[in-house]
Parts: sequence; C-alpha cells; structure tokens
Amino acid sequence: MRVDVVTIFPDYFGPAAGVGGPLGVSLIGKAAARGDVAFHIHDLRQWATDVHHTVDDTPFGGGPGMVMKADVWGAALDAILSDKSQSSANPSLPWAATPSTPSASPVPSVTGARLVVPTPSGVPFTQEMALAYAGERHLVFACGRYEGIDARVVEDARARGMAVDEVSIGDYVLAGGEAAVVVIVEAVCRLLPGVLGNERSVSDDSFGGGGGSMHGLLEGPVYTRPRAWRGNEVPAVLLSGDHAAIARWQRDEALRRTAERRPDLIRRLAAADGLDARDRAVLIQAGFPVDGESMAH
Ligand code: 6GU
Repeated sequence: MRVDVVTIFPDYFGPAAGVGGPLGVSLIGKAAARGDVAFHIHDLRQWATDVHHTVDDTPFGGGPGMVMKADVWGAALDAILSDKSQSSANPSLPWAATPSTPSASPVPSVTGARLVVPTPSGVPFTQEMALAYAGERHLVFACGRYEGIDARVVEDARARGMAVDEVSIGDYVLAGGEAAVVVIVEAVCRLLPGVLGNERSVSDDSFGGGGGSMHGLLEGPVYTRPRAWRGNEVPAVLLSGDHAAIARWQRDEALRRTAERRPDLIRRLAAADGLDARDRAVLIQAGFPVDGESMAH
C-alpha cells in the first residue's frame, strides 16, 4: 500500500519526513521496512505560487480563522495523483494485483486512490473503515489546519471519480489533521496481511472487525503472572484449564464492561440480535436494562 500525506507540518511525521517519526517506529515502522506500506510525506507549501508560500485566506461570508486555498490543494493532489512512480510498495500483495479501471475523468487520473480528509466535522472513523482502508492500494491524506479546506477541493476530487472520505477520530477538536493521520494509519497498518502475525487478536479486539466471538464488545480485563500480586489473585477460572468456562467468563466480563462504559454498543448488539439468553441474563444481573422498551434509546 502507498500512503501519501500532504501537510504544512511535514516535520510532524519525523525529521526528513518519516524517518524517526511516528510512522517509523513499532508496528508501522516494521510494515514500512518490509515494504508492506510506503509513506510519502509532502509539504503543501511547495504548491503555493506566491513568494510567501501562502496556503490560506480569509473565509467568504466572514467568520473567524482562515480557510485553506483550493488552488494550492488542487495542485498538490493533481501532482500526487499523476505521479507515475506511484505504485504499491510490494507488487506481490493482493491489492497490487487489482487492476485499476481506466478513468473517464480528465487528467490527472485519480482512479485507484482514496482521499482521506481528517476533520472534526467528518464521519466517525471506525474499525470497519480501518478494515476497508487496509484493502486499498493507495491512500492520500489531506491534513487541514486553520478552519479547514475550501469545500470545492473535496467536491472536485469526487467529481473526478475519486473516493473521498472526510473523517473524524472523535468528538473533540485537534489543531490539525496530522495526529488523526497517525491514528488512522496505525489502525489500518496493523490490519495489513502479515503485520500482526496473529489473526485471532484482530477478531478479538475491542470492536473486533473480524467477526470473532467478541464482535461489538469491549475487551475485558487481562492478567499474567504472578498469580498473586499485592494480595490480589488472578480470577480462578483463568487457571482452571476449562476452556469453555474461560471463554464464557471472558464474554461475561466483556459484556459487563461494555454495559458500564459503552451502553450504546450493547444497544447496537441487541438491535442486531447479537445477544443470546445467557448474555441477557448477565446484563440484567449487572443492572443493565435489556428488554425491548428500555433498549430503545
Ligand atoms: Cl480528524 N481533525 C481535527 N482537526 N480535529 C479532530 C479530528 C480530526 N477528529 C476529531 N477532532
């Protein structure tokens, strides 16, 4: 997978763009070193045309702050999407084999890339989206600062046939999209084939998108040695060797934790018929209302 990031703060992603920054360490760094993902960080100001490298201007209609200019963003995206060197880092991987459909839109061809615009006014980024992104050949992130990017940039990209997502990583406001890009890239990269090295840990994740037994629930508590620590014992069932009992206990704990912290997820699971009789009994015992009427909201 190729990942382009356009930003006015390329240093955010590390000195010399990517080396030693958050995309160079741990799981993402290893994926990049293996060639499963290739990062290209771009300074938006290189597409500004005036001597001051201006990338923003005052908003039409008034209001606070500045808006990032459509012409600068348009030039940046045109250049990146027409870059003939763009390709999957590893042609042997499945997404590289997917032929890109010839585009009917005017040059530059934009087919095959998904534009992701991080913004607090976007749709919530979810594990399902991370899974979908992990199957993409080419992601382009457009980091906005100030009050955002002129809306015609996204309109134009869509009109040219590009897939565009405006996404938010949560209900709070960041100074810019850069931190959100790191969050999204990490969520996506750990789902790339061969990256985690443990298929089960994906499907048992909180929000496990893999359709595992814990799908739609938060993960419960976990323990390791020693069995007793500061007078606290590990729950006995985990030492029992009874795998069915352990699995049931883990689901019960996940249900109780999810009911406490994310009641919205329990209601979603109930609406999708994802709770069996035992699940309901556990939730009722935990004081969570699980019957028809009270589940409505
Ligand atoms: Cl994606 N960008 C910014 N600037 N703020 C955010 C966000 C994104 N998601 C939540 N807050």
